[in-house]
Amino acid sequence: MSEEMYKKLAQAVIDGEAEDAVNLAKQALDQNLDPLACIANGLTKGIQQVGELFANEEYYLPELIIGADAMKAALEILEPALTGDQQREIVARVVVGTVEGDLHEIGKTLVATMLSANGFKVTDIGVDRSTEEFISAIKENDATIVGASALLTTTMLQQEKLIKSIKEAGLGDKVKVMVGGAPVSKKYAEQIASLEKNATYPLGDTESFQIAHGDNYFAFFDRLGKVEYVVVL
Ligand code: B12
Repeated sequence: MSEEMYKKLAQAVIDGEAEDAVNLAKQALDQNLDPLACIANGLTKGIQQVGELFANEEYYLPELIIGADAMKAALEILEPALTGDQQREIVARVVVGTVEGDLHEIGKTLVATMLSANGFKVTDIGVDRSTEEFISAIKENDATIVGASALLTTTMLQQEKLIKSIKEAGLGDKVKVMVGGAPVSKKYAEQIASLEKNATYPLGDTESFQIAHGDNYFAFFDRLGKVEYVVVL
């Protein structure tokens, strides 16, 4: 039954049918299906397919937008079920955002959700955020981890800028930076993190989610948005 639901959720995203996606998400919760599995095996599969169709020029921007909207609408139903029982001790305070010039929010939001589901106190500052906005949020929230998402090869350069700026703001010893997003490779992550401390932590041997930068924190997500583990050493 769950497999069938995952397929339907994926299809609703591929078809850009937000209403169907929402109804299916509600049905999934009514059937006590695991919301995380619905996201990972259903919605995320769908949006990946949309990305492939776009890359192959079978889909154009409008289809990309309505697919993403359908995914977002269904996530709004599923995410509260994921984070509903969060009365736990705070592991650490995290600021999460998508870098300047980049409007992709789904992966970033998923990461924020996964972190909160695992006991982190997350402040999500949204998309298209400048390094200054990241730094203000770090200070305001007294965060010790920052997660920067970039989905474009052009905007991933902002992650490097952010790491430099964090150092320049005198926060380098306090703040660990996690970078992620589809184009961010382990190699790139190591390259930009070495700007600061020459210490990077590749997390797992897949190409999925890249690095934590710093001494204390490890977090790993696979491409399907499933948390493999979040560990504080
Ligand atoms: C949906 C989408 C859009 C939507 C975004 C809507 C929204 N509200 O988010 C819209 C339509 C707005 C869009 C616009 C564009 N897009 Co777009 N988009 C996508 C698409 C199909 C899916 C992205 C997505 O949401 N994936 C699902 C999530 C769950 O995965 P994810 O983001 O990778 O996140 C996971 C991991 O990467 C990781 N992660 C992500 N962030 C972080 C952060 C941290 C800290 C950590 C630890 C981990 C982590 O964890 C997540 C869970 O596993 C991708 C294709 C693809 N396969 O990636 C193209 C894609 C990213 N887009 C692309 C392009 C070209 C564009 C546009 C330039 C198109 C245009 N001509 O205008 C614009 C750019 C707008 C801008 N300035 O940002 C290209 C990028 C190519 C490149 N090499 O740079 C892609 C790859 C499509 C393609 N195959 O060509 N896009």
